[in-house]
Amino acid sequence: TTASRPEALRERALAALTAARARTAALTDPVSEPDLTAQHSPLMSPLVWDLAHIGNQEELWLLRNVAGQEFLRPDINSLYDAFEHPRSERPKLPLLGPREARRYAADVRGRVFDLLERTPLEGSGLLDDGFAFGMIAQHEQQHDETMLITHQLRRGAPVLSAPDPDPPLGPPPAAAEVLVPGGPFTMGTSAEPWSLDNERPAHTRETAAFWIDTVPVTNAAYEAFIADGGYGERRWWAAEGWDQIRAHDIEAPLFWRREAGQWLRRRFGVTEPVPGDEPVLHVSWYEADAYARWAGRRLPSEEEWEKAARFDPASGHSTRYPWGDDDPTPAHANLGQRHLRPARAGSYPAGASPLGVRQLIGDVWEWTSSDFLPYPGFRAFPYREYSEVFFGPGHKVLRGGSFAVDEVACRGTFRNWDLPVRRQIFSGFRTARDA
Ligand code: AVJ
Ligand code: FE
Repeated sequence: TTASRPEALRERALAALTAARARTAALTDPVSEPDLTAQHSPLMSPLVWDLAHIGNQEELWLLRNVAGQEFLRPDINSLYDAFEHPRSERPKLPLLGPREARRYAADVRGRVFDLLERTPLEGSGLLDDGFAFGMIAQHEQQHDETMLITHQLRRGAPVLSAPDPDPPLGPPPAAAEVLVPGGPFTMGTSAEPWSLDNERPAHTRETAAFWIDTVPVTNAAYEAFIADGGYGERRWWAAEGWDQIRAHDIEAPLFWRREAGQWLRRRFGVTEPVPGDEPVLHVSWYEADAYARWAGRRLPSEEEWEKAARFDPASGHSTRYPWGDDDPTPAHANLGQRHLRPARAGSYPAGASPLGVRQLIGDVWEWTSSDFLPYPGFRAFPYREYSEVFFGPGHKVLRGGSFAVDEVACRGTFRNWDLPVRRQIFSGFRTARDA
């Protein structure tokens, strides 16, 4: 028998919340108490802040705003409001300790499971299609990625491990770039039940024809830019990017260092030679932009990226993922922290788009040339502080997700954003050119 749509979404919410909490535990249980409360970088919160913030957002949206319950700990709400306290100040706050934070998040979750069991996932607003539950699962997974970034910044012996991705299955792509035809396509979505406000609504966009790289830019290609003196030539750089690399003596991606004529990188506490055939990781928007100019190319715009990822020329429609409408499997993409690194360029032929573009989903977040802006008809939902307060020229859009993104927070329409100077995130890029 086929479950009704609300029943199927209830199952999906239960599974998504359970998977998120298992990952949160994997990121925090092996960490010592002093390491959970320490600040490993001024760019990041202590891990114990993320842990209680996950529980606090869940309590706010599901127990208070959906179910109308009283707060369990009204006294802690302001500590975990991301807008009240910048990351650099969080270690000085009277935060819950690791045990208290775990117990608090578990208490909230127990009540949320009761709520999920007895709530009709219909009607309009927060409960429609179980949106609030899906939003909270995505929120926890996004903070899990944030905690993984903190692990990468952390010094000391490794605490995480995972198997490496398999070598690419099947032949490498036939061509280095793919021609995407000009014309209209559908960008954004009005159908995806747990899409976030900034992905909506679906609307038609027109693009000119363009060429886009078949795979993300590799470490070997990026090393050629470095070897050619790319970091020393002002003409490749946007003005603010040039100022940033000069001010901070940046001459390679974050976590790279040169030793005995070879590039090494630190990855989750292990130092290793930089693998040439892997997508480049930990570059800022400015570095991506400069590389593209050096290569005689440019970054794709956000609409070009989405057209390459979703437009099926045979049907004229946009799909949820490059490979179609089915949910991702391990054959499609490197998602979900199954691995602690990107897969080699040319992996995942089963995840290719109809035109043959690979690895758009998973591996590395891809910088686009675009500012983070609302789509025509945008409505902030359910709160302005998720997307709306970040719209504007200060933030650049990243697409496609990384190896550290869970599938619940990844699809062809999903939009991420950050400051163009940021490089601790799991960011890479691919390039494009006009046809
Ligand atoms: C969408 C990844 C930029 O981490 O700042 C987490 C997600 N929003 N809690 C972030 C988010 C509120 C957000 N990003
Ligand atoms: Fe948050």
